Formats: sequence, structure tokens, C-alpha cells
Amino acid sequence: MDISPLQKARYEYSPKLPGMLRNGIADICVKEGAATQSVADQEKIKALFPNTYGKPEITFEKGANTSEAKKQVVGVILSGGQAPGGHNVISGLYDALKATNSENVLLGFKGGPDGLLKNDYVEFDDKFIDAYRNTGGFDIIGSGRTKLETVEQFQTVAANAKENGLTAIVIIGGDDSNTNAATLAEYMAAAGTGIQVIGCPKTIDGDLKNEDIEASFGFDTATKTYSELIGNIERDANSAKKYWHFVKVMGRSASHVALECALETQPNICLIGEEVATKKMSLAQITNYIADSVEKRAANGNNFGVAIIPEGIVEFVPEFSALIAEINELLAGAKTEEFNALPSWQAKYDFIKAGLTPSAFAVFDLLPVGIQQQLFLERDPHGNVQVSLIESEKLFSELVKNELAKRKAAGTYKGKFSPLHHFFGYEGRCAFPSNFDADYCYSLGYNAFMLISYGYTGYLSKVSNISKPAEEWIAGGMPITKMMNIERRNGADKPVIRKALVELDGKPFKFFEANRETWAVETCFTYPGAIQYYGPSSVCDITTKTLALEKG
Ligand code: FBP
Repeated sequence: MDISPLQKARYEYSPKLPGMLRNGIADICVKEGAATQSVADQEKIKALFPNTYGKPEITFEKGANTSEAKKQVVGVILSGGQAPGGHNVISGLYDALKATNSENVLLGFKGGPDGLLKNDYVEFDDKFIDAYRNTGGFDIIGSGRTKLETVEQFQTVAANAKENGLTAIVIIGGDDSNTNAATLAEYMAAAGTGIQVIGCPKTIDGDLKNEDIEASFGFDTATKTYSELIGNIERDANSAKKYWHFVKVMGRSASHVALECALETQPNICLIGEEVATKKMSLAQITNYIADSVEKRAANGNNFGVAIIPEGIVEFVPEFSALIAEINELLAGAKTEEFNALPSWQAKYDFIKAGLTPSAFAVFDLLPVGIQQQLFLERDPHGNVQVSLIESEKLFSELVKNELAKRKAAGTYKGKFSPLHHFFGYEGRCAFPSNFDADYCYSLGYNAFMLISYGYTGYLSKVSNISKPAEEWIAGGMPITKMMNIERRNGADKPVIRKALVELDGKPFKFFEANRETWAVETCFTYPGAIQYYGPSSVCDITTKTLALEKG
């Protein structure tokens, strides 16, 4: 098979492990910390996880390995959206497992949780693993979004695991997948299967983060990839001086990705969903905020700029989420068919006008027709508006265009406004992992095996102190229940890992806030360039600005 020179070179890259894991398996001992408690709702979580709750934090140290010598057969899955570094979690896990005992076995279950349910797996060997080391993507075994949450599913997983002689399962996923890992671990313990379950923190969104998990893997590479592209666009904008670029970036509800890209590239505008929600900003306020920047820059002769829009922004605009709730009601059940049967957009528009409250209709009427139609056409299997498909980059550029037209008529704005639109998401999810992600992921996988060999279950593989060089990283584990609280999901109270949104009093946001007024008017663009894999460590091994600010 043909491979690129970079792919070939990356196969040969040796990921860096935390110092305490570097001397070889025989020299890794464990230190248990104090018992833990969940972040909230302690009594409820304890009652739901009687076998796995309250366990201690784990740290690995250099010292004689005292783990039980037994053959391990481990199953691994990749779960949810792709994130750079998943292949390295698997290679780290494989290397630790084989270094401990060459008879140990690693099975990769295909297509995410479905693989565990359908008993569809491959057995890894050196040749297989070597073809994926330090590469992006999840194509080694694929991924999937099936939720593992019912007792029937757990029974099936347990039966398949037993059939294959599994001693442990590793789930590589985000907050939902690791919530499932905790529930599966509890089931396995309660049923006395002896099968351990360990999670690894993945997601480019950066929202699986807390006082224990400093970053989810993939965030570093994905944001560096988007920042490279945004920096290139900024340079193009500053060269041509004729376009305003509206760039939507992935990240689901949280705005960590948008904020990190803004810290890396210093655009004129970056919206932060969490701020919009806290300040209860209206569409008009957001529009005016962007239009002010366009107007001020035009007054200086700069009819160009760059605005970053987080994927989940519209959900955070209170009037918009109220509108979406009304639309979902309006088209509930059979009414969708009635609506779809209407002969023209005008007839549909009249139906909408008659069905929405005046305040919701006023918001609807403000939207560009393309977005209005999107709200009614793109619907999920339950008939709900698919918020993530709303082209918010186009929504805001249209609203700004309309506002500028008014300002032009009033004589306050004399510039030219030519918007262009971009959406960066899938471009970053399968990039070759940065050295940071390659090292971090390999360490998470290696460490996951150490947790298995020392008999732990219901733990998240934890590697901390990651803003420092890898030598100083600290390897260990944290009970997943420590990160859990009770939240309302689909009309029921559920134990879930608390999602981390952007903290408005956190250092990354504060830094952005302190600078954004200047960035909005002046041209302060910075150009991060492509991820560098080789060269000085000061260029190749740098972590995100978010992490540097949080830990600095
Ligand atoms: P995870 O939360 O599973 O890591 O997925 C992240 C993500 O990339 C989001 O940023 C994005 O909204 C979503 O996946 C897209 O999902 P899909 O791959 O199903 O289109």
C-alpha cells in the first residue's frame, strides 16, 4: 500500500510516556489516595453505584510492580465522534499489555459499542497495530454512537465478553460514553463477572474536563488544525482586504474550540455561547456587536475581517431556543404531515405565523429565509429541529448585512460588506495527532492497562500535569463516579458526567475578554501555521493556549 512520507515518518515516532511509566512494567507501583465523592448529588450517585462509588484516586509511581500476574484479554472500543489520537490510545494499551505478558490479548470491537453488542471484533497483532501508530482517524476499528445503557445491553455485552474470555473492557469516548463506562462497570461488578471497565477521555469538543481531567484528547490537534486554517484565512483577508469571513467551528454546545481558535488567531470577533446565555443576549444584540466591529473597521478603511462562530451558538440565544421549542411543539405528531403537504413556502409561512406566539414569530421573521426554511426542513427522527445543522455563520452574516444596510441608509456606515462562509469541523477530527496528542493518547492507553493490571474498575485513565513536558506528567486513575451528578435527560433524572462549558471567570475567557475590544477594531491577526511534528520542542510540543492559561 502506498503511504505518504509523513505517514511513514510518523510510524517511527516514539511517543513520550510520563516519567514514572518509563522504566518498564516491572518498575511501576501504585499509590492509593483518599476516598472520593461525586461532584454533586452524592447520596443518589452512591445509591446507584454501590459497587464502584467512593473508590480512591490512583497515582502510579516508580517502584516494584505488585499487580497480580494473570493472563489478560482486553476488549477496546472507540466511541462517538473521531478525535486525533485514538489509534495511539490503542497502541499504548497494546504495548503495555504485551510488555507485561506476550500471551496477553487485545481485541478491537468494531463500530463502537455496537461491536460489543454484536460480538464483532478483530484481534490485534504487531503488524496490525504498527500500521496505525501515530496516525489520525478511528479507522482502525471504526466508531459509533450507540448508547450502552439498558440492562439487556449490559447482559449481551457481559455474555459476549464471557464468551471471549475478556478480563477487561476499555471504552475510549466522551462524557456520554464514559458515563456508560461507569454504568457498565457497576453492572459488571454487581453481577460478579470480574470484568473490569476503564474509560479514556476523548473529544475534540474539550468539554470532558474537570479538576481531574485537564484536557480530553483530540482537542489539541483539532484546534491547531482549525487555527491553521483560520490563520491562513486571516492572512488572505489581510492581503485582499475585501472579504469578511464568517467561520463556524465544531464543538457542539460548548465554545471551547471557538475560544481556543480565537486565542490562537486573534480574530476580530469570536462569539462565546456561554457568555451569550449568561448575558441573555438577543439576536439583535449579537448582530449589533458584530456590525459595530464591521463599521469601525470600515471607518479605518478596513472592509475585511474574520468572525468565529461556535457550532452550538443558537441554542444559547434565549429567544432562539424559545423559538425552537415552539417549532418542535408546532410540528409534533401528525402536524408534520399536515405541514409537509402544504403546497408552497408562502402557505407554510402562513401556517407558521398562525401557530407561533407573537414573540416567537417576531424572532422567526427576523431570520433570513434560508434559515427559516432550514428550521422546518432539517429535522431529526423525533421531528425536532436539528440545531447543529443550522448554518449560524450564514445567519449572522445575513443579520449583519441587514443591519449595515440600515446604518448605510442612516449615513453612519459607508463601507462595503462582502461576507464569505466556512465551516471547520470534520477537517480537524482525523488529522495526524500533534506530538502532544500522540504522547498524551499513548500514555492514556498505556496507563489504562496499568489500571487493569492492578485490578481497578470504573476508573478513567488519568494523565495530569500535561501543560509540563511529558517527563513530568503524572499517571493514575480517577473513579468515574467522582465526575458525576444527576441531570434531567429526556424527561428523567440520570447520573451523568458533568459537561464542562466555558467558564466566564476562567483564565482563557478572561484573557480573550481583556483583548477582544482591540482585536475587534484593529488587525491583530496571528498566524499559527500548520502543526509541526519535527523540529525544536518549543515549536513541536506546545500545548493549547487554553491549557497554558488554565495551568499557568
Ligand atoms: P463527540 O462528542 O462524540 O466527541 O463528537 C464531537 C463532534 O465532533 C462534535 O463537535 C460535532 O457536533 C459532532 O461530533 C458531529 O457528529 P457526527 O460525526 O455524528 O456528524
